[in-house]
Amino acid sequence: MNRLIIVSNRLPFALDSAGEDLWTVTPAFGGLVSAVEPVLRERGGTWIGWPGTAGEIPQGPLAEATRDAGYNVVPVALSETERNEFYYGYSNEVIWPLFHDLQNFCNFEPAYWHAYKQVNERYADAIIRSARSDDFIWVHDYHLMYVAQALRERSTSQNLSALTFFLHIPFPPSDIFSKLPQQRRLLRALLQFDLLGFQTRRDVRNLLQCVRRVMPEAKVVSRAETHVIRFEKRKIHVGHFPIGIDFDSFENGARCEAVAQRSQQLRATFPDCQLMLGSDRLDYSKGIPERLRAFRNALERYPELRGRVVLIQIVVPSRVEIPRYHEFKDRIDRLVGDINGRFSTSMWIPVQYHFRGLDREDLLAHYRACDIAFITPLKDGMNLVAKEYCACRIDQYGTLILSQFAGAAEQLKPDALLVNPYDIEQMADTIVKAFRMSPAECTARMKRMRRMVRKENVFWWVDSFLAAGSRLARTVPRRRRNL
Ligand code: GDG
Repeated sequence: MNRLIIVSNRLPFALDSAGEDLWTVTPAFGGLVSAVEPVLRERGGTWIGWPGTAGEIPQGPLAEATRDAGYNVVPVALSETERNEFYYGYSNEVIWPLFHDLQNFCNFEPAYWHAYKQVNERYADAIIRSARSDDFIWVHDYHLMYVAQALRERSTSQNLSALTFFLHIPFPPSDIFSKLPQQRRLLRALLQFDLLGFQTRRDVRNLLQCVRRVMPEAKVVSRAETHVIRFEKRKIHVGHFPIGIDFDSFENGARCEAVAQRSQQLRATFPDCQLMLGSDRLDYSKGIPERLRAFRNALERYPELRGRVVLIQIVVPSRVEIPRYHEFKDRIDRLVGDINGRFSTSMWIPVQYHFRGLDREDLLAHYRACDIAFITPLKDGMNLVAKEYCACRIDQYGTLILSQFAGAAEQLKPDALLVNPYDIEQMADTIVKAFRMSPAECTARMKRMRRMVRKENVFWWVDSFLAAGSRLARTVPRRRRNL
């Protein structure tokens, strides 16, 4: 197996200055880290990324943070301006909202694109410095879509094998993508990779549609699930690789004594109630206000739920420096206040709201304790929380209410209760359906979902992606492998 080089915007931890020469190291939360970290830990390799602090990177704390990682870490430094324009700007004010079909949230500031290219070039430099010719280079996510182009522009002598890319977020339909001022430049940059991986068939379809429309000189050849784009005398392979989780680690974690105790404690806090769980990073794509409105609607229309259901909503702080995220948090706070103000009794508070990340034990205890997972993103690449919930249901019990616009719906749709997150009344009706579901039906559905999540786990995801990449590295002719 060739050495694996993972390239992502963020490293799996964040360094924060806590005063003069004092640094704190905190693990990064998020789907990419949850998926990639166990793989690199198992296989070894190198992770290239930004440790989350603007300016110079403190070497001592970095060495401390990475000592027991089990893989090499190559940090990439960003200045404050680059952080603002590349990370907060182009990545999170242009690509993130646009690719989640929320074009009204976009800020198409022209300076952002230049910063995006510049920072992607920095990552390309780090790859050139760290990689050997037979390394498997795997670039991740929407922050780094220009890296292959930067590599091809910069390096003439490097003999790297195939360049591969995986997009963790959705790829938008062509009419939405066409709003992007740099649509052609970005697609051309993506076509400099040799393998493009997406979460779902829908994303692949969208990408191919955009290529056909924006790049008429590219030729798309599709045969069943195999898609090849011929462009500038190269072949770019395109496929869907639904990301999974480390099933065994969640299942074993859920079995451990501390988690069992914490889960019992949670249940005892809310006697005679069904517990419903929402857990998300603070993000407008996750549909948190819509979920709260649906719960409020259910409490209004179905009095049988009052005193009988509690929604535990965990919101993990994320990108809080962006003003839109502040406003968004205020909206959630107000909705929670409104629901609790209207419906609470001396014995029952309908929404338990935590604005903080839980430690892993506590998170697993919540998965284990809650009868219903209520996961309703407006759009989501995959949504790992849905899969983690299933893995932790060692009692084979529990109902998953899932947005039809989460990538996970493609795999879990026969057994999850699918909802349209924009349809408040339908979501409210589905809460009642979950509440009334018989234990036998609930178990039958959960068993099937667990089978799927166990089989198509994160190692299966990596193996299928690496296998596709390796097949292609063998077929990329030597001279074309000169970047
Ligand atoms: C992106 C895409 C895609 C959540 N709360 C806590 C906590 N988490 C962990 C979960 C899960 C991860 O964060 C969230 O993953 P998601 O997949 O739900 O969402 P994104 O962060 O937006 O991830 C997404 C993913 O990439 C992978 O490709 O599925 O669509 O947007 O693993 O467990 N972890 C801890 N405490 C918490 O309170 N420890």
